Amino acid sequence: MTTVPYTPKVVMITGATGAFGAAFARRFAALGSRLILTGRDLGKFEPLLAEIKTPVHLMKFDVRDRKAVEAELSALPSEFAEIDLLVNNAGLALGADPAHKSNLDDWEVMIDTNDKALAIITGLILPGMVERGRGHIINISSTAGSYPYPGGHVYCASKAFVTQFSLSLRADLIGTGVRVTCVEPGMVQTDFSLVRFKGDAEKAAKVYADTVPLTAEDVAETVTWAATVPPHFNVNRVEIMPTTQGPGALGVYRTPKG
Ligand code: 8X3
Repeated sequence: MTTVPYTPKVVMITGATGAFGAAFARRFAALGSRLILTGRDLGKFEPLLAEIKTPVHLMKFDVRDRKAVEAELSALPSEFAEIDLLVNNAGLALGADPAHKSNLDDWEVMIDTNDKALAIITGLILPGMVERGRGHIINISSTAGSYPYPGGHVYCASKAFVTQFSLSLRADLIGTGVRVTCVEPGMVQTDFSLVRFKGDAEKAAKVYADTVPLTAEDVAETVTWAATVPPHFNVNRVEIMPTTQGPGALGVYRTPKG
């Protein structure tokens, strides 16, 4: 077991069936943390559960279903009831067409998942942390929250919400012993693009072609670092991207000649 200055005893990771969730879960299990993993399809946890040696409690819900979230949280077994670290990982992008050609249902799903559900789950877990005088919320935002790009519209805006919500929480939580961190990754090779392009594997593969993206492991390294620094140390926000990625110039429309 790795020795670090601080280890959260109970870690809850939302939307944990994907690559980020699995990478975070492996890291915290290696530190000896008990894990609460949430997902819509618990069958997807099978390979991960075969590897993990620490106690795991699974929760089946769509994060957008507030009643289901509340019911699962109120039925937590006592060894999982005091959540030390909540990793708000559930989130997605849907579509990359220009705003005026977008599917409004996609917009709703992104806002409801990336923002509304993240805020509600935080709001449900935060009072217990404040009461105990310890806890940590790590929100998975994105570079998209700071750098807009064509076709990003609601996804970028939803991640800007996550970043600003995280920073605002810090303002309220000074003196409570509860930490808040916003992790903002750039391009990471996972199923993110496959989901965004609704199963179009060719389109998704193009996003990562001929370059070296970050991996879920790289993001897990950052999350674990922020979670294991000593309690007096708050990592407010961390922006990470591949060495091969960087901000682009502002776009300029030029009148076609002739
Ligand atoms: C993912 C990063 O650049 O694909 O949040 O929007 S990006």
